[in-house]
Amino acid sequence: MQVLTDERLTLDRFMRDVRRRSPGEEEFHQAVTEVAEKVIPFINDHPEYLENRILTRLTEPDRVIMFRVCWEDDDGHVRMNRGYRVQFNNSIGPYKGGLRFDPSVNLSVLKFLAFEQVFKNSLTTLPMGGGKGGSDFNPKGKSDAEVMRFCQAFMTELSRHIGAHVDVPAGDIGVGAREVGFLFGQYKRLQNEFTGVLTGKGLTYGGSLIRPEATGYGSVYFAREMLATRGEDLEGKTCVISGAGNVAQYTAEKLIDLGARVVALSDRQGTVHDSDGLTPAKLNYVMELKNKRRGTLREFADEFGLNFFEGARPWGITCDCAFPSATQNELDGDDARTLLDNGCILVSEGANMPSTPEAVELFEESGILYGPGKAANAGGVAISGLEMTQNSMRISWSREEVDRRLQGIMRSIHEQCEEYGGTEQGGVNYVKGANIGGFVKVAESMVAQGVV
Ligand code: NDP
Ligand code: 2IT
Repeated sequence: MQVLTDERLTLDRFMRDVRRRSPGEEEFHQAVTEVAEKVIPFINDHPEYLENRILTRLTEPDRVIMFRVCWEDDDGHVRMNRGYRVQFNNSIGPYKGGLRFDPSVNLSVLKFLAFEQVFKNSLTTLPMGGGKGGSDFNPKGKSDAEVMRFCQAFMTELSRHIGAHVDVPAGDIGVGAREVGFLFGQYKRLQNEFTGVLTGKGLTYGGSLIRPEATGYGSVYFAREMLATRGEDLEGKTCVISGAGNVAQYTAEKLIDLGARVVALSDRQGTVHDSDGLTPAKLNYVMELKNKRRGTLREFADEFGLNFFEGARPWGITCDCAFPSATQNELDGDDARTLLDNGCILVSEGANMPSTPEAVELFEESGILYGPGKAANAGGVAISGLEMTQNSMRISWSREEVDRRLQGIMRSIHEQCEEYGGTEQGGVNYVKGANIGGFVKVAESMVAQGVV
């Protein structure tokens, strides 16, 4: 039976309704549960949110667009993939969020990502709603020409649904500078309009300085804010990072810059361990390897005589601080126990939902500094927001200006977490703080805009 009122929500009853509406979407259920757990007690104290059924409406996307994408490979064979755009909520601004190209992409994954994006974008303080899209297309092993033809076919349909004031996509897993360039080119060709319809663009055609760095830098800035609450900093801290892509690379760069020791990175093949700590030269090698030659970390390990653990994740390597920066559910309960047993004091999530619910619970119980993705990795979309600002103003800010704003935004996100997540013991529950902090602005806007 459909629940017709949100009067005094309970988590069980609410989640039963979400599962009934969206059966089988496990990642989406996981993301909603994490938010609902924290915001339901808050909502129960606010009758206007109950009367307006805000949480029920917030867990149903505004619309989901799914489409066929046909393209030809280099051998002239016809290939087919599925494309998606989930436009989740535009109460506080145009839909905004990345595109993911990966064989694991399905509706559940994109709905979880779009849902997270609503709260994350709200936390940035900028006027952006939440969306996400992508395809099950696998860019691995494809030529540049194949990637271009796929991007053109994908954008041919997507272009009908996006726009600088409607929905502004960007990158995510499998979508970086190369893909954004091809997507932008096709949008411009179809619409005959040069506009800020995508972010993460190249610097020569409307991109913002610091956008490539922003997610990784932001995650480190957030870690710095968390450490400061305990009178500590990153200098001399031993850090492990999962992933070796955009977020991981710039997390490593900023950590090294701030005097930390980065001892591990990972990719789909396994984990590389560098007990001496990565140097800027070694990191440059990784960037060249991953971004240009599109190789694996095994080659990096072989080149520098480092240990490579096939198929392993980095959480078994002793560290003070962990930066999960690859993908969802990459850190489970056992990994969390290992990290805690080895003395880890901080986890800052560069990836979206990298920790399983069991891992999150263990981190919360332990009282370590645990920054969930929607707070810790919001720097990327924040600078996307500033790319939109610069495009509208038709100017470009300097590196220093953008970096200064990024640091200010990460500080403000930390303050919102403190405001809504303060504990009786005088600490901060960042999961609670980020979820309620992100919720409030969206909920207020929905109430003000009526039943739409
Ligand atoms: P990239 O594609 O640049 O890099 C992803 C990295 O993670 C790669 O090294 C990849 O390995 C590894 N990886 C991906 N999937 C798996 C898997 N199933 N198992 C093991 N390793 C895996 O993506 P990004 O760095 O952009 O994104 C990483 C995470 O950060 C994602 O969760 C994304 O949603 C999140 N994020 C990204 C933002 C951005 O601005 N780009 C902003 C906020 C969050 P390999 O090298 O072998 O491909
Ligand atoms: O998950 C994310 O926040 C992103 N992939 C970045 C989105 C964006 O619009 O820059």
